[in-house]
Amino acid sequence: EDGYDLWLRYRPLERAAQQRIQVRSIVLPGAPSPTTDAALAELNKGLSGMTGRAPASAARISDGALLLATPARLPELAAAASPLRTELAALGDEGYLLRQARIQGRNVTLIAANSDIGLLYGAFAWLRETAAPAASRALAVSSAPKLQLRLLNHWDNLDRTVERGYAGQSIWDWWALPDIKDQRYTDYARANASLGINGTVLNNVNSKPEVLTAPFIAKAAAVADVLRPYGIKVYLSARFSTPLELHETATADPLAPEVQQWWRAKADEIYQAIPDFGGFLVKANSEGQPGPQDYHRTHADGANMLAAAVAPHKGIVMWRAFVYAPKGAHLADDRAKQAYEEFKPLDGKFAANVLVQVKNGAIDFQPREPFHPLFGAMPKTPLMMEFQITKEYLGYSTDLAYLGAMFEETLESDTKAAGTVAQTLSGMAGVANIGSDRNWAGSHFDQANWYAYGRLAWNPQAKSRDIAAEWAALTFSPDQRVAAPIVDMLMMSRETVVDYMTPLGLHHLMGTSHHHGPAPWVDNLERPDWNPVYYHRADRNGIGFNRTATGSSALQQYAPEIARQYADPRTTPEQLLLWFHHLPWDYAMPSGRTLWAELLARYDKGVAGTKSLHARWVVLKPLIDARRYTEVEQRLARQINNAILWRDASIAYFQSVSGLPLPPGVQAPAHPLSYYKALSYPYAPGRG
Ligand code: BDP
Repeated sequence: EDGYDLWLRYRPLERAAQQRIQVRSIVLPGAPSPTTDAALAELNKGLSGMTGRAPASAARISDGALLLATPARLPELAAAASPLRTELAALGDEGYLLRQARIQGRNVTLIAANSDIGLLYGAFAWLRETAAPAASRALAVSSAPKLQLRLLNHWDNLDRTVERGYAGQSIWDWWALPDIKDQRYTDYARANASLGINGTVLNNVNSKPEVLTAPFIAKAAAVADVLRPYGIKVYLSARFSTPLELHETATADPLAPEVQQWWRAKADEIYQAIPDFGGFLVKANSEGQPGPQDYHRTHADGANMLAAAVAPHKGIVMWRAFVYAPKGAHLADDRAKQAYEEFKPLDGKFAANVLVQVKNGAIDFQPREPFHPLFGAMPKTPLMMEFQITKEYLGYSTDLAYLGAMFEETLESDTKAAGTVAQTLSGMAGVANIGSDRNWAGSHFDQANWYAYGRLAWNPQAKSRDIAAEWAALTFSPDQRVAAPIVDMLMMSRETVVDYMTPLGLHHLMGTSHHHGPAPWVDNLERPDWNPVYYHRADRNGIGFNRTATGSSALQQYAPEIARQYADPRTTPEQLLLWFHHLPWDYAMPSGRTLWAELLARYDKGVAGTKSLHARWVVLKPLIDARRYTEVEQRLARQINNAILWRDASIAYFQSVSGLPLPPGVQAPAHPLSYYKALSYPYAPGRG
């Protein structure tokens, strides 16, 4: 067990569970397609793994058949008398249903859908149900995705480094492509299709012009060919100044006819090679990337120009809202406000095939952020959620932090303007944590974050605990002595990380540039809003960022009901307290402690949490295969040290600022502040 098989392990089931599977043959009416071939191959692999034998394919429906059917393949499914007719009709192009049914007088297990891709999703769902069976439950599943666009975003560079990647090199071997197509691409497609992910952006948002040249289009086309049967479309990140940098135009101004013409021709060229190419993802006028504002045009001008180029081919443009004032420009008083200030006025100005892609929070993938105020604020613009699956700010692939809980927290937040955040979405993008490490994600538990992302992209209202339970059963064992404690570990892990890194609404305190480890003291970077001191604002009197009307007023970007509730620290959720308020150190917390004492208690809770994670794992040793046991154990042990580092460095620093004594019972940091300040992390991974 090296983790390569992910949640698609298909290990032999207990005898009783095997007996419950009554599949004697597999029947697919009609002609096979590459997608049904993939479904049948997966069913064969799954059934032979779990039961030791692969049922034969048969042409005729008989008792005990596993029947895969669409109305086109088996017209009686859509016949007026069919009880499944209306149910199927409601499932759309990608949905599926699983049922014990009587068809043509035979008792069959039915996987039904309206398209072959629905059958593939159904096959994966049936395998999931079979591998981790709930006790004696009648098979009655029907499921359709709530979001049409369910994408991964790879921050993978063409030289195979990965920005914020902690799982080895990029899986895309650009040099070997298009001739050599690694088996991993197929396994990648299987894993993603098993979750319902239906699109992938192959390259980093910090893009290079070369990716749109003919050789790279051919390479992307080769990847697209592998992914296509699995329902996964390929997209590319486009650098806005590509034609200019390739010396094919004299400007990149989106309103210049030669530029528009260039992009139209480029789109035609791409669609020639990749007929179902998804479209472009763009990071523009953000962190030094070129964009329409270089020509005094708006984000809408830029996005619409690209949208016009791909529209004839039914392509889309995903335009990122991750912007904050460019270098040299006037720096607004609060970075958290800038995306809203730039994008809200553009609502209604984007072409129909443009989506604005918004990070979950207004700063940058912190361990905890309130939901981004743009959700619910752009009623005329389809929005996509951008989550980061790779853990840039949550301990890389060494610390355990189950992001399902974090994604769920954002998705179920009530915007008080347009329902929950989940209800405001047209799509979801997850910054991938996938690399060429044998276990794909850099650690076994990080596979859970890929899994949870995919399941939530399919159903943003799903519960992260249910997803964790599914993942644990599939990845480790359906035995509740194993799965249940793993679920508990997953569910406590994210809050544990918040506690030892950024409790009570603190944020952006990580080391410069690599973002590993604590550096709350940093105050000398060229932009004020890159400095941790800008975010915590701690001084002798107190700590926190005042975003109320007496501060930056960022709170006003939320619906009035939220703005009112959060204007008062007493009615602000404790977990966001210092995000919105600057409070005196002796502010009385609900616990009865002062803010200072509460902060210290949170750091201790974080450290205790990591010890508890480790202890919970260690007792599972007899029940877990040796290699995975050890690889996880080593990481959990290291996480304890990382938590202690965060705790001690943070306490040493904040004490130097507050001048307050440590209350009785709180252990002093192991070293003086100067020790922590002197730590450095040369060659920290993930900087691309
Ligand atoms: C930040 C990362 C940086 C990305 C940027 C982005 O540190 O590497 O390029 O986000 O999302 O979190 O564009």
